[in-house]
Amino acid sequence: MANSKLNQTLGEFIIENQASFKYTSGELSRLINSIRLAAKVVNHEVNKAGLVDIIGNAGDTNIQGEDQQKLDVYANDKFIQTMTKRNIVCGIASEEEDDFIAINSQDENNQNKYVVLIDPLDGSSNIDVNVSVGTIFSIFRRVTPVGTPVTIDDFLQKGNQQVAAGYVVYGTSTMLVYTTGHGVNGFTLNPAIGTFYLSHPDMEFPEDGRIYSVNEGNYIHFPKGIKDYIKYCQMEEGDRPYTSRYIGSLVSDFHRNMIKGGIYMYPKSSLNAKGKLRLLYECNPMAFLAEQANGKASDGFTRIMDIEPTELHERVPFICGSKNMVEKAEEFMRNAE
Ligand code: AHM
Ligand code: MG
Repeated sequence: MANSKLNQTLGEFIIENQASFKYTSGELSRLINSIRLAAKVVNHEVNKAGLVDIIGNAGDTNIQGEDQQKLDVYANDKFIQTMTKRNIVCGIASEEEDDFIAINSQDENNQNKYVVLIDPLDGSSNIDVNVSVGTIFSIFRRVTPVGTPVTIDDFLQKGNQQVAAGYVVYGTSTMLVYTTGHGVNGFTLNPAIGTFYLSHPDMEFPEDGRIYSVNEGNYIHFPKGIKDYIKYCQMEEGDRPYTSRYIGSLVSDFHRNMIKGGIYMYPKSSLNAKGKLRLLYECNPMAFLAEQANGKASDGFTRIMDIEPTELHERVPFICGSKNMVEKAEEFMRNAE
């Protein structure tokens, strides 16, 4: 990509690429724009997290007499408010909400056709220790007719039906990375002026990598295939042993592995029969990004995006990253059956 592209702002990029979307009403562009806006607001708050002991803890009342909110609740509210007030989606499902939220979807004049599934602040246990956290989002076209109430069917779609997905990583610098099915592009926030710039065009996982990311504290509870694969990663042979890197913040672990080459695993275990991560707003969007970036995502046997969801908050084992590494892990899973 020409260097001039690197001066492009996210706003310009969205406008320039609108024509390449399958449906060009501009609705999806407006939706991504509103995510961009909410991300900036959340970023501002996340960056102040270290001041929490000085300006008050969650649950306290602040100087204006307002209640301090926990950051994950704050992020949830901001994303929902932004998308609701700008009237550009007909439904939202969030990790923070038990049920999906319908937005004027019964109104005959409401032509909005997208639903969003979101994890507003993933890895939020890392906030206390100043480690990167993220927002993950997944976007579908509704399957029920416009002008009728959205139903659970609009949300329980297979990942292969996603029209867009992405994440925001609130890290050393804040980045928004997303795909609309035409590759993956990353934008870095210039906090001084509040603008995202295209900094990582056409992101791709290296086909092979040398990083494995898994919570090894759970090792004894893992299935045999995963244990065998971890031993393979640690074995001295060829380019092995691999390096272990685990932040415990999916967005950050994924982001690093996409840039450097690696595999992320959250398998099922004798502690969590279906793993920990949620299919609809954690695994599916990451799987879409991974595949668009030449990587792979599976539950060990099946492509994540081909799994038929049965409930909003369902969990699934997740193996994702550089193609050859994921295929190797799948081979160990099959052989251990
Ligand atoms: P959360 O949605 O409650 O924040 O949990 C998801 C997070 C992921 O970001 C991370 O990869 C994983 O949980 C870490 O879990 P663990 O501490 O069990 O290794
Ligand atoms: Mg989460």
